[in-house]
Amino acid sequence: MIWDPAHECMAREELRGLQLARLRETLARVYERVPFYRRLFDERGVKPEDLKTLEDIRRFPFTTKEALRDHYPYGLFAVPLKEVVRLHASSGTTGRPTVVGYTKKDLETWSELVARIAAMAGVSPDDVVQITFGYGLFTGAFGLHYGLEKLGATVIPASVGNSERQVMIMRDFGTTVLVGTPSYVLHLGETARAMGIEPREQLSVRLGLFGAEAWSEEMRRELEEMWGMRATDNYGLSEVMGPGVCGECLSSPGTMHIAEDHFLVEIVDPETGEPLDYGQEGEVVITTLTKEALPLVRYRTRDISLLYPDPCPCGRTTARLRKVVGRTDDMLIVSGVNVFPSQIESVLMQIEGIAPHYQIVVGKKGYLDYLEVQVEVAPESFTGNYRDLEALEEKVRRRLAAVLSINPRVRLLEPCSLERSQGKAKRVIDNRPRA
Ligand code: DLL
Repeated sequence: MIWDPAHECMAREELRGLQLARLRETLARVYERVPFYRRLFDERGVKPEDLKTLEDIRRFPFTTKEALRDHYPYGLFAVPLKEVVRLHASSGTTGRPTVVGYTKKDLETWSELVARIAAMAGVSPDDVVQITFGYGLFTGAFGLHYGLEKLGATVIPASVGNSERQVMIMRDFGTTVLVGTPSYVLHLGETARAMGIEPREQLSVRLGLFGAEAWSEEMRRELEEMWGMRATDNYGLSEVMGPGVCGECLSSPGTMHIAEDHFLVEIVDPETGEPLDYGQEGEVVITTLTKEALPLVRYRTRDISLLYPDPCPCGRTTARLRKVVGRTDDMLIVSGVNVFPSQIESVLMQIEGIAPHYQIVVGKKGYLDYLEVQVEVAPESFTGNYRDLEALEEKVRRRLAAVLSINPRVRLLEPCSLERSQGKAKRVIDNRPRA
């Protein structure tokens, strides 16, 4: 079902016209109301009126996460606090958190856009949806919650954690759709099995709305197999709204429709900031087109992807973003070689005998970097036979070395020994001293 055909299926020229009008308004608004932007534009020598075409956005400066941190907590808001009715914040694992605000209208837009992505993934008012994102400052749970209610689904605000209870709720309340991070829902499947419940046979979950962390196609297959579900991807970030920025339809897995009437998305070279063409991989940069409380101009997401402009068989005309495989800042440089955690996940998920739970540890021995992949052995392969384990370890090492162009260390772990994440999985531990 298409939630808002008038916008999702708009002719491209008309859509560009709408984007241009909204972009002009946004630039004028931030110039007038946010001292940070006035200074930034003045330093660059640009005025909102200089924007004549959408491409002119390239003349305007970028906004970075540091700018949000430097103006903590409310310095980039474009409305007085009394017009802000909700606050959320990023977890702030490094430095200060970033605080984001919403006016009443922003919240309405947010629910509307989440209803769009949920309908896109095939959720209907007949569904019983269990939200396993943590309710709190994180945008995942509240964002999905109101959008799914708007769509008319029956929402269970289960929140994160208490996994056995989650499984019980699923069974007793007849959950048909699960919302959460892929890593946590994988853990929920394991929990169900440990309770003697086979997810695909004894539970009625038919669809998963996933997001908030990078996950591979192999991980998708693993989840679909485990639950007998269709697993769909959704991308967003709190700075520009939260979930609802783009989502996967059922016709083109691996790509996500962007709510282009609300966001202008560019891809730029992460090193030089130069714009890249459709189909070229680079950093995703987003300008909000309708946000009232916290409009952002050319926000550097640090996420890596590319754009597909061509129409989709589902009938929507909006451009699509390829699945986000990683971030410019999660690329590891190990002895001069670039390594993405997603490459490692893809390799591991294809090897029989190991479980989809892993961790990457990077460190230094003397002057040399090393990369160690720790991965759990699947319970059925954990025979305790030393030779079997040695052969498996060697197989994992060889497969990784072939893809990564470096020789990683591999450490097999007992089943269930790695800590399970409840929110976004933390896959990398970098023990190297900071330069
Ligand atoms: O994770 C918003 C969200 C919640 C999206 C629920 C989808 C579902 P933040 O906590 O601000 O917001 O984290 C945003 O998470 O810049 C990406 O690096 C990563 N991310 C989010 N969704 C995906 C995805 C929410 N589908 C940051 N694939 C982003 C890969 C994702 N990475």
